[in-house]
Amino acid sequence: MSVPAPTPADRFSFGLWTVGWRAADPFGDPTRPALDVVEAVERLAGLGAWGLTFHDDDLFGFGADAGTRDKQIARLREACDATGMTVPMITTNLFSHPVFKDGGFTSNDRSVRRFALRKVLHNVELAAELGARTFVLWGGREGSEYDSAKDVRAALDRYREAMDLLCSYVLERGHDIRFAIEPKPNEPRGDILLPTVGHALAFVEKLAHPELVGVNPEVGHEQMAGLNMAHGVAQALWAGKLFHIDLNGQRGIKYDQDLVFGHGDLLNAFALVDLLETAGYDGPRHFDYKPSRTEDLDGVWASAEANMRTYLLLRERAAAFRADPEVVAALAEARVAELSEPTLAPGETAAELLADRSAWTDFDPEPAGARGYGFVRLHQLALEHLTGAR
Ligand SMILES: [Mn+2]
Repeated sequence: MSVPAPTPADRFSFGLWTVGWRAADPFGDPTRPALDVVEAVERLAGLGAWGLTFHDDDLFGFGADAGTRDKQIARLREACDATGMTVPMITTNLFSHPVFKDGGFTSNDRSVRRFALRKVLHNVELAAELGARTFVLWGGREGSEYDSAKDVRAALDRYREAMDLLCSYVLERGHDIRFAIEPKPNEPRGDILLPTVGHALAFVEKLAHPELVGVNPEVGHEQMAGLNMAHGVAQALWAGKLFHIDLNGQRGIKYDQDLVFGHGDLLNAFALVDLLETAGYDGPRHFDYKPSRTEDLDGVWASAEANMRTYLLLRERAAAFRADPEVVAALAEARVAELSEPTLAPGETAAELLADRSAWTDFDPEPAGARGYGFVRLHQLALEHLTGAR
């Protein structure tokens, strides 16, 4: 099967911390050398990617002096100008330095919370300078191991206070930036606040400027909680809150694997691409994966390419699935489109529903209960398209 090569029109982006990961883990030393940002931009552009994203600390290190910071930003800008790469999103590291060991926005220590806010405000300015439209917030250390040690209701008050400040800041400054909260259930904390897409969506509605805040769901993070990523993304789309997305792979409920997209639950990845491509999502397709520790630098670039190739394969397979007349018939048999028909007639009231004999007195639940939906056949057709059998 021939799959087109990735192009900037596909809007594929990568975190600098992904291809740049040196593969140190809690049990072992790095297996790869450091990667310079200019090389990252050049190599990714050469593979057909569109954007590079980063945490402040990925680019110039925690506590870098102004000279180092400016030099690194200038080098990134030059590399982007030379290659046509963009910086569609940036984010702030509030998790690596020991100062953030109990969190940033929700640390029990107020001075740490104020420091964290200053660090993020500084980086929001950098986002504006670089033309990034999305600012992601992954609160990896916002959480606890011990229930008695964290007042969760107070922590949510402080989280909201931080988000409200960030929103009022971009409004005051006139920046065209929206925030995307990235949920994760655990790791590095035992329990992280806003652990799933659903928790984050509910939180956003409590903010002063909910229109400026959405979510950045990550495949592996939802799957670590045993949840269905495609369902979470569908709910985010339904709420108008899919501001960004992190694509990767995960095999079940275990540590955060950050595998290549599709290298975990492939059928769910197929459903996810089908959803993104048919729902009109026009944001970045951002890969937040880690090239496995077993790989050398050639393996890093092969894995970066694999993410994009998998996405394009799934996009092609999903389109073929939708175009197959047998699938169209199976979808009709499964009454998938019927769910889009409102349950009530236009303007119908509860009294009118109560008066409708066809909905109750004359309705026979026995044949409706006996009738099959054919969902398994439909899913098998999806699998056959996915495996190239059709
Ligand atoms: Mn992850």
